[in-house]
Amino acid sequence: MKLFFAPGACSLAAHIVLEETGLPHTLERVDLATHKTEHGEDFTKINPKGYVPALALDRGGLLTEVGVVLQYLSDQVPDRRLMAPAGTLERYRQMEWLSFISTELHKQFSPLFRPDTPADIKEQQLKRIGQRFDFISETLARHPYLGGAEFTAPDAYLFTVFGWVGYLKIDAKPWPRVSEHAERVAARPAVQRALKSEGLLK
Ligand SMILES: N[C@@H](CCC(=O)N[C@@H](CS)C(=O)NCC(=O)O)C(=O)O
Repeated sequence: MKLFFAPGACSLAAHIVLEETGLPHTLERVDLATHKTEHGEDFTKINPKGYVPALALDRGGLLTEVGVVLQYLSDQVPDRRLMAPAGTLERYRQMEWLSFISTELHKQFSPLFRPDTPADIKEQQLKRIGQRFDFISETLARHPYLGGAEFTAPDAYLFTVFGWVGYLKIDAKPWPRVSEHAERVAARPAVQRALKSEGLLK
C-alpha cells in the first residue's frame, strides 16, 4: 500500500493507523499548494479529488475519505482492535465518531486555513469548533479514549484535528481533557513514528 499524505494534514490520521496496524507500506508526500507529488507527478491525475489522504491499494485502485481509509486499514488487522467488528453496536459508535470528527470538526476547520476567509466567518467557525470540543471533553471526562479505555481509530482522527488548534494558535485552555487525550495518543510508539516520518517531531 502507498499513502499519499501532506505533513500534519488529515492524512496523518491514516498514517497513524497504518503504523498501528504494522502493515508494510510506502509514503508519498503531496504538496497541497501545487498538487504535485514528491516525484513530480500531477496528484490530480492520481486522485481527481485532489486531496489527501489517498491510499493506493496493493490489489489496485485508490481509496479516499479519512473515515473510510481508517476503517479499511483497521479491518486488515482485526486483532489490533482499531475498529470493532462490522455489525456490532461498538462499530456503529466508532463510525458515529468518525462521521462527527469529519463533518463537525475537520471540515469546520477548513475555512480557518484559507487566507481569504472573512474575520466574522472565522469567528463563527471558532465558536462552532469550540462547542464540538466541549462535547468531546464531556466524553473524555468519562474515559481516556473516545470509545472507552482503549485507543481506537477515531482517536487518531481526533488527535490529528486537535493538532490544528496548536498550528492555528487557537487557545486550547478551555479543553484540558482534549489536550490530555492528545498527550496520551502522542505517547504511542506508532504515533511517534508517524510524526517523525512527517517531520513533525525532532
Ligand atoms: N472529505 C475528505 C477531505 C480531505 C481533506 O480535506 N484533505 C485536505 C487536507 S486535511 C486537502 O488535501 N486539501 C487540499 C485540497 O483540497 O486541494 C476526507 O475526508 O478525506
